[in-house]
Amino acid sequence: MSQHIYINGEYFSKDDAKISVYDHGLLYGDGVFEGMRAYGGKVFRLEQHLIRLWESALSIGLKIPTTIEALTADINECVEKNSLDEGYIRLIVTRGAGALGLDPYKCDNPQVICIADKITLYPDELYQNGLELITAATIRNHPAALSPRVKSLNYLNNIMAKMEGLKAGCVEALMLNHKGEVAECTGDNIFIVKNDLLMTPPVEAGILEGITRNAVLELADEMGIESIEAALTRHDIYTADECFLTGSAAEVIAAVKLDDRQIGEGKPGPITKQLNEAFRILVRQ
Ligand code: PXG
Repeated sequence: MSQHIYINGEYFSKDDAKISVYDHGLLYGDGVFEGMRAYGGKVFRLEQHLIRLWESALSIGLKIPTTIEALTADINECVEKNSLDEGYIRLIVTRGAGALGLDPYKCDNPQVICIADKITLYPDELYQNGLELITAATIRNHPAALSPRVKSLNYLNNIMAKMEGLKAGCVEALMLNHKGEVAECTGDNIFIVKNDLLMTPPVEAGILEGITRNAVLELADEMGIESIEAALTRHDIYTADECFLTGSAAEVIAAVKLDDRQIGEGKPGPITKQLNEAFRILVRQ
């Protein structure tokens, strides 16, 4: 498939899609992004992703040189141009090229990039049987340093945590916050079920407020599954009946072990399965 990569309203082939080495997105991780899914050629909850992108940008003082309406049309066009029925859409806004110093005010040309491509999913076996997690030593950013709600181009904590997970044979790793509470995984939010109550850490625990997380909370509500947002510790996960992760890439996937402790029955539980099915129906509506 020859690809059409969008940069500031123009399309380039994969080989010609280039960004300056002076771009502060590269030099300092100065920029924001979104990872989205297309189902049946339609981007799932595009508006929510764009609102989150605009809020991330606002938070770092980056003015996105377009509007939500115009970018919505551009993304839909990009998905169509790439004949992407099922796939992944990576949207990136960098601070743009400037001088080698930190000064972001020297960057006067933010780059808006949209890549629509195939998606690599976790192996099917993990959806059938659930995945294993370890707790990473690398914690989420302290909210007083940089809000973990900003989906910035600086994902180093999460990459360090992902390395820890992969070294231990786990495709995901649990990240705690600066208080030692459960926050989320490197690219997924986390839920547990205990005595039929669904629980997930609140935004104040230093998480990224996932679009999939919010969709699952809405589905639970519709299905009569009681849910709360509550501070959780690793003990709560070790002793939970069920545990699952949510994310645009992962959708809903069971976690059956944390730090070598079996969670519940050690297989995807009934509420996890129900929510997974409901989510799959929702994205195809
Ligand atoms: N927490 C973090 C830190 C994330 O990066 C999520 C939670 C889940 O949020 P959404 O809105 O997707 O439900 C994310 C999102 C990838 C990839 O390529 C990662 C994400 C999304 C899409 C693709 O690993 N992370």
